[in-house]
Amino acid sequence: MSKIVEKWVEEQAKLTKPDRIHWIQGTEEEMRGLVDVGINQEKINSKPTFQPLNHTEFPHSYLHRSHPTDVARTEHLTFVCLPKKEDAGPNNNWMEPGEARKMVAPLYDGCMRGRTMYVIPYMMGHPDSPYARPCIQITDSVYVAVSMYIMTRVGTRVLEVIDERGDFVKGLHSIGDLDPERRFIMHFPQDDLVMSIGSGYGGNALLGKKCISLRIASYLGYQQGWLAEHMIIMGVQDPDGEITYIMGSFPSACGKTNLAMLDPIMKGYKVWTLGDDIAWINIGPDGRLWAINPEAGFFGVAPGTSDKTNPFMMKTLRNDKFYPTLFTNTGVDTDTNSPWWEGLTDKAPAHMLDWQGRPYDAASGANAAHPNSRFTVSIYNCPTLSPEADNPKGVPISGILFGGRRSNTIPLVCESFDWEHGVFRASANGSETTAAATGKAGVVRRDPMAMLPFCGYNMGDYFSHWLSMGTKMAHPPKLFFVNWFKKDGDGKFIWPGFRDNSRVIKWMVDRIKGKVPARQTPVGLMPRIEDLNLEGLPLPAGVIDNLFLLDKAEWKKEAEEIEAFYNQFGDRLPKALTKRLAELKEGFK
Ligand code: GTP
Ligand code: SPV
Ligand code: MN
Repeated sequence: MSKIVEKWVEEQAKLTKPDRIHWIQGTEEEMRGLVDVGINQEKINSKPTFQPLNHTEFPHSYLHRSHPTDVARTEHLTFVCLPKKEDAGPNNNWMEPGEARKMVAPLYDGCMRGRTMYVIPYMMGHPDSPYARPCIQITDSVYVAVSMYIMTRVGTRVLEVIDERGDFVKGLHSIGDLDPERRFIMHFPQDDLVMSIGSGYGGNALLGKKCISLRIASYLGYQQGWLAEHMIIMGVQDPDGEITYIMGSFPSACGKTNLAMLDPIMKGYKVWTLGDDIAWINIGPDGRLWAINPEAGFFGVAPGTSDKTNPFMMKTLRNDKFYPTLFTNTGVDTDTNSPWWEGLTDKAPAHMLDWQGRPYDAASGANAAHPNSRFTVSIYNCPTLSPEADNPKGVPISGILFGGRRSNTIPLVCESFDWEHGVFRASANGSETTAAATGKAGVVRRDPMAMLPFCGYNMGDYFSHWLSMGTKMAHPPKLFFVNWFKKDGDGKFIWPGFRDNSRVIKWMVDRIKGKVPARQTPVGLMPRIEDLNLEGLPLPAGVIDNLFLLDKAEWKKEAEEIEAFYNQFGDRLPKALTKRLAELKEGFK
């Protein structure tokens, strides 16, 4: 037992007053016991925490229904508590750390009465990796405890690591009373501490994910010279058998998971999966970027996932290797007891319960599954898992792509002129909002590097940090910008997306290998059409032109929106970005 952990846990128990404390060991047997507790004892909104699903179709799978007001991240209730407001920046809600602790302390007082406190020792990153971090999460939710077991590397070995290092990242979580009025997700980057209360859902509650591996870690990376990013990591194998590692940054619910386990349409290509949401990135001794995935599981968007769109994810969900798999807020086919979500099959099952457990009426036009319903499944169930996934050094990165949902303006693919130009384009990235966070969906907002909700400090400083990383690297990766989501006048996607995205990935790999030239445009380097593999793709006439169109009026508007976004950062905005914006404007004069 680790003394420093014991001391911290004792203090939290004194505050939260649980009936009992369960120190998590991290064995499968223990998890089977905890799933049983979720089936038979612990309830959420007077419903069992877990309900067994059809184990023939989805082995070891359980349904969880969260409280109907607790279905997505809540950015307006998420705070970064640094001593100075300017250091949290206009991108974060801010509270002075002392004030923040004072405000939440009464909410925690006695909040675990009648409940079990689970103490979870876990690593973000493989325990052998020098980049990994040991963490402890305290929670009073058995759903969160089981989710953490799937999503991270849980076990008592972590306590030894903590004793060797003398430090750990602390996460205190309670579902509280699930009242959004008393819900707060507070980050204390200077204390390696997260305090979350009032939510049991996703990034609000599995503190290893966005809170620690992005908000706390990005702050650490800023101080120590590395990056924590909202990115996938994948290896693209070409017909010569060579593997090129690339990362991809897309805002929430914009296609990361799908891309990370892409089944390429072209013969001889294969994608190896390393991560679908978060990357920790360091400059290696060879002057290249090296990335690890700190997570060990997928917490992926269910709607839209099918054998057609993401066959490898469907195989992952049907794999029985790693126990268990969770489905949160999907519908249930009452004839088969299998989970169902929009897009899983063309036709909805005849008899279904919706995500809140009510009889589903297809004629109502409502969704059976919540749009942010998700599955939680181990990465070790994934058939395309890269043999390098557990390599403590990570993998060397040759390219990074940035994307988002844009109905217009942004072309299918484009490469930056250089690192600085790429940082400019990424910092100016916009995307239409999705159901992953509460609030209106479908509104374009600037979401630099897909990190707007996850950067644990002033984003102006974050841009400077990105620029400085470029100067420290002898071999920076190439930076690309993609948009799978352009729409026609009828609101239909004009690019087929999914497997066909591999055509664009192939062009990037060809660019990285210096195999094809590109044409210069005001927004970056774009493909010559003859260099794109469009074999067997029946696109209506004009669609290709539209995919690569640079509309002057749209880009003028884009530049104005970027400028307005930039203005909030005042003198924290690096001059290099202002200069690049002026050049962009000049290009569309
Ligand atoms: P987070 O887990 O929230 O960070 O999101 P993510 O970026 O991993 O999103 P994910 O891959 O789960 O995709 C979200 C939604 O986008 C799903 O409904 C997918 O079916 C859909 N999607 C993914 N790729 C494409 C694509 O190429 N084209 C279109 N039209 N939709 C896509
Ligand atoms: C996201 O919203 O980007 C997610 C899901 O990956 S959550 O863990 O809830 O943040
Ligand atoms: Mn995410």
